[in-house]
Amino acid sequence: MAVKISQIQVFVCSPGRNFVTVKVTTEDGTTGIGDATLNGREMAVVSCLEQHIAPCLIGKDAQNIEDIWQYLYKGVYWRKGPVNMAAIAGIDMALWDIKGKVAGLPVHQLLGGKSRTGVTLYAHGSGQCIDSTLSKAEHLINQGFRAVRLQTAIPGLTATYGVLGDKKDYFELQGNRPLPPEEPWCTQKYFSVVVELFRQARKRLGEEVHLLHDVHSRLTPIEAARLGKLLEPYHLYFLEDAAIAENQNSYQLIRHHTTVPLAIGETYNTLWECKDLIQHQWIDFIRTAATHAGGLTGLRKITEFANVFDVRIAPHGAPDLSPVCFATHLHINIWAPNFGIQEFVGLDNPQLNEVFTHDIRVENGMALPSDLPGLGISFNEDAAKKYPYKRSYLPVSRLEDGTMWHW
Ligand code: KDG
Ligand code: MG
Repeated sequence: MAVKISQIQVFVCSPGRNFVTVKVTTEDGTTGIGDATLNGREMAVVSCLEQHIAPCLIGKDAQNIEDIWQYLYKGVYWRKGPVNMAAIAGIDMALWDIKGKVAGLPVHQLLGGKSRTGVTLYAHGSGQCIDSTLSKAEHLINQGFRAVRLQTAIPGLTATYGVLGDKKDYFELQGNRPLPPEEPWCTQKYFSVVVELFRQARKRLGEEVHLLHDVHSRLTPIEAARLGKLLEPYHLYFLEDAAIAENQNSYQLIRHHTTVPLAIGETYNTLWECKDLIQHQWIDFIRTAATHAGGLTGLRKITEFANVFDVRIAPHGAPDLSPVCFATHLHINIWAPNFGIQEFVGLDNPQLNEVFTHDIRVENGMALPSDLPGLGISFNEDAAKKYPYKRSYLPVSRLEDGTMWHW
């Protein structure tokens, strides 16, 4: 018997930073939620959902998740794109949430059950200098994390990607910037510190802990190849976004020169954008997020394709993905045969926990998905009203002579 969709609501709130949350309700009163947040373009997704998608879905059977995904993807002339795929993601997650509630099963059980006992996380170790970065990493390791991403400020530059400066967390750093701030970039200055960071890290932290680093697409392919070679002695778990994501072939070049494991994918919205990278095995980890790639259905397609080519998933876990996305990732991660590692920025922000309530457990650097039916996370509409949307942007990057660069 059909379970018809009767209402689709879209909420935008800013408990620390902006989130777009979709709520789907069926005729029998079952509700599901999804994350449709697209940092810096939130209202474009809201409009896409409210003006274009919601009217087409009222009356459709909420049980037919794949057909609805295909209807929203294949059924439009203008496929793909971050706005469209984030909108599809919000709907898709909400439908999986509903399916789980109706079945009385957590989403990972609908996927095929658990492939591991917990989801390994990597935490962020960042600091104003190598010493403070490594102290932060030690603190995280003492808390039980077995994998840490290291980012340190670049001497001579006023800001560095991934470094908090005087801010207490990423919510404070990126939560309220009514116009895009500008940050300088200099590749030579970066090279002067990044290799030394990992040399000292291995000396101080030992050989066992997994170390990761995000270049954030600042290097040209040949510079990325050079960095990979220089970092080989420190055996990183992965080097992320060594060069921009647009040119998949660049990774063939980087791969040719270095054995450092390569990760990319947080800006990809579909399998088609990373298909060549995966099938040619130019990368080791694909980092696409459910929220930006058409939801659980979209990420599952990427995961299964990647599995064929020995590429593991390492979903994006930045603070601009809501806890609904994190919950979705945990269900995929605990199931996927080719899960690698999950990025984790913490779940202890009080405003965030007021709006999104969940029972996700994090112990010894591992996370466990909820066993509640569906995604196992709730959205508190009243609490969300206390934190209205604020226009906000990520920074932009310029070389020291003013040339626009990749942020
Ligand atoms: O929206 C952009 C951020 O999510 C991104 O800069 C964070 O690169 C990032 C990461 O790996 O967490
Ligand atoms: Mg990144």
